[in-house]
Amino acid sequence: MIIKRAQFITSLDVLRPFPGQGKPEIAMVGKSNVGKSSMINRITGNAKLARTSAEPGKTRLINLFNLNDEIILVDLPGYGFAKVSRDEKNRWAGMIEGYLSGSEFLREALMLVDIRHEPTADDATMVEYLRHFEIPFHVIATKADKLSRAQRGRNLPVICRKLAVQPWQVIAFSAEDGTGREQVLELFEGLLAPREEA
Ligand SMILES: Nc1nc2c(ncn2[C@@H]2O[C@H](COP(=O)(O)OP(=O)(O)OP(=O)(O)O)[C@@H](O)[C@H]2O)c(=O)[nH]1
Ligand SMILES: [Mg+2]
Repeated sequence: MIIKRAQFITSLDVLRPFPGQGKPEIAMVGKSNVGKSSMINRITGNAKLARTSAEPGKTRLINLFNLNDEIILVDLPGYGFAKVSRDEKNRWAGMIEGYLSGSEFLREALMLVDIRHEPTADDATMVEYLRHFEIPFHVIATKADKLSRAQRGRNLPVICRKLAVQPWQVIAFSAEDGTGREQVLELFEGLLAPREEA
């Protein structure tokens, strides 16, 4: 898939559910600061499309982006950010769960984890949640530029084990140098292919 056009559509919160536009939606999930918004910018080739920050907790609403009028990318707030109040955490959890459980056109989740670290209990819970709601997903191991090829080779199996996923479900990615971008675009392309009727 070649990205010809990428635009911000709108922000949602719990009070404004998204009815969908009949286009496949791809949701980005993962801890605060793991690189969800940066990934959107690298994928679309627009460094200013989604707001990013070195401080976790930057994305506080659900932001929707239109790709080529074909796909809707959904940037969700991150979880596991200690500095947020309990009320705010509950609000974010409600927002994330409400979207993931209620979106008619959600076709795929990208579950982001930092390639340098073992996935957390929260990450494992999120994967269980995706399985429970039968949302297909791939794992994106972000910040791959921070590790050597050998270190990546050591860390990827740890991620697979912890999240109980197969190696083919994991894509090493870097918003910094573009590693994995082509693989992600191929994945998007696959979602556009007509679905086989059951
Ligand atoms: N080196 C490197 N840094 C990255 C990469 N992706 C993200 N970062 C940095 O990580 C920080 C967080 O990135 P964001 O994209 O804002 O993370 P997020 O997951 O959207 O965070 P929240 O909105 O808080 O949930 C920023 O300082 C980014 O520059 C990457 O692939 N490589
Ligand atoms: Mg963000």
